[in-house]
Amino acid sequence: MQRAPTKNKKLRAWVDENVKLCKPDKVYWCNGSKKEYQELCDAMVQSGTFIKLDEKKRPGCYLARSHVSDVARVEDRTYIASAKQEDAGPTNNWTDPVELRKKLTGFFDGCMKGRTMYVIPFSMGPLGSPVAKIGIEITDSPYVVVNMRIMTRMGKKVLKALGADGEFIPCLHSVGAPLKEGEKDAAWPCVPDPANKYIAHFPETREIWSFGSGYGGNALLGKKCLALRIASVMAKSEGWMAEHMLILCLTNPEGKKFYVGAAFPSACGKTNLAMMRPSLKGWKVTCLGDDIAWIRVGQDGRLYAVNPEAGFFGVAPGTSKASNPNALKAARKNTIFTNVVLTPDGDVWWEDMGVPPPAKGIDWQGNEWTPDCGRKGAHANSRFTAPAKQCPVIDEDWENPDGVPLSAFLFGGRRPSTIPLVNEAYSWEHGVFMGATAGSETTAAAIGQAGVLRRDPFAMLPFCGYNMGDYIAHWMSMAGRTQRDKLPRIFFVNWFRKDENGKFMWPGYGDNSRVLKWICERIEGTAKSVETPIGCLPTEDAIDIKGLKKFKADTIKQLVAVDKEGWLKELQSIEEFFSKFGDKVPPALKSELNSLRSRLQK
Ligand code: O2Y
Ligand code: MN
Repeated sequence: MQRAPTKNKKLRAWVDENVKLCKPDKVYWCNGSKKEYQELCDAMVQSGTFIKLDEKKRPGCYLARSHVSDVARVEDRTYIASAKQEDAGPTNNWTDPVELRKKLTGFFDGCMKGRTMYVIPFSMGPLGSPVAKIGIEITDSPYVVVNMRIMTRMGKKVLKALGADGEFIPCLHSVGAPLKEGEKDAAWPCVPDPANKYIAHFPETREIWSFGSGYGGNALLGKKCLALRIASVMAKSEGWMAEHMLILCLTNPEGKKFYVGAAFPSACGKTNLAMMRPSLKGWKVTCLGDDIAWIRVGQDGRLYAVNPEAGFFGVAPGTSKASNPNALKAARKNTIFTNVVLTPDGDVWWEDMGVPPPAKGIDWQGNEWTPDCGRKGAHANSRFTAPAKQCPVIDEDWENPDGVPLSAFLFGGRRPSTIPLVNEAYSWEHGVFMGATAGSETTAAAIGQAGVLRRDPFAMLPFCGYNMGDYIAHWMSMAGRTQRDKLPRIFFVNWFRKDENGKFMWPGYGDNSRVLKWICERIEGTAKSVETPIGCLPTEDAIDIKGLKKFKADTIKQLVAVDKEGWLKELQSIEEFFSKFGDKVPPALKSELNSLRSRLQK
């Protein structure tokens, strides 16, 4: 067994305890080096987990194919095991922590037999940043190790920062597939029965235990589990915010910068917006993060955001030159692809990539595939794991340990009707109401039904580690932590309105810069706008649509109109949603609902 390369007693004891429980054949402490990464990738090519892609077409890239049962986050197997059920709230799966610990201890007993236990020290947030948090993931999946090296700051530098007495968040993970003596391993070991997968969070003790899945958010425990679910609990008690938000910097033609945090539910195009190529001349977007923001009040009273991640775990289908040329470039090299099509020339392909499909290929399940075979080649939730620093428009401040000062928060979702293209809140409380009532039509990122409206407050429904009512109250309370004029302005955007033929009315992608321009003008105090019952909207001529091809001026009128009937229905649905939270609904939220109703009824 390798000697533990740390003097941290708590860490050594925790690893020893889990070696005893999981009974691996070997223990390996990850140092985070390039050599280690390469050796693990080579070993996975040997074992059949990885396919090396063509070195000229995709230098340093690999393809993995998951088990068919293990293709996405599993929300119904994700638990918040707080001591009191009320603390998890009505939107989380709660289970008793003592029972769950007992059950999982049984599952983890001997689960790593025949395998190597990897110990991954990682930092969420730039190392040395006052906002960074250290996690240690124990896993038996080398796929997890190499993905964590891209998604986090990982290895011996983290152990150094941890020191002998530093605190860490323990993250225990196993694919749950021990090997018998001489048994051949699967290319993607996991627990196929969904009922035996567990993604468990213990908010009081700040621990994560994940069993049975090797995929994405279920297994790369720094991401959704630590940086959102556990971090949201820490943020509440420490007075900061852990949010499901991209961070971008918009620079106007005069060179002025506006930092924006935007929360959209999964599969609403956060990655596309985060690294957008603006269609408006003179405007520039640079990217600081595509998924998670940790936000604190800075010395000057403004809200500062840091991206705790170091990579992108982006959804492949739909990523194209038209939708996100910068993501394509970020994933050109040193990238791990999961569940996409392998082309005969050793490259990858996915649906809506914007390039013709290969005449034949191998699909995500490893079967021969042709474009006319009637099956999709890539899984709808197939992914690329790419280093953030490879993004051509990565912002110069993306690793700034203090973060960047936010000028605006954006909320949004896929809303085919009623919700206008953009709407500014009248106050912090009104903006929090907008965020709390956000919703979206569901798609494939999480297993479940697609195409139904799911209310998703602040896009945090699957990621809030405590009672959603308390979380909304925490948002409200941020106004008391600084002066009001220091707070970011709040906007609601909707790129997804559809016409009577089911066609999208707004072109989206780079043309969203036209909406961002109006938002900047609002912040500057120069935008044309009108006060309406639902918020402050652009006047019909306020959005710059110059040069937009095949776009009728009448369409913009519809996109910024108030659909009173639709909003009255919306009120009903919001009220129903709030009733779930009982007395946890903050009074300020009820008051915003009442004000909206009376403004609409005037
Ligand atoms: O299905 C998964 O495990 C990935 S989900 C995901 C990945 C990157 C960014 N966001 C998400 C999400 O579901 O919000
Ligand atoms: Mn996300």
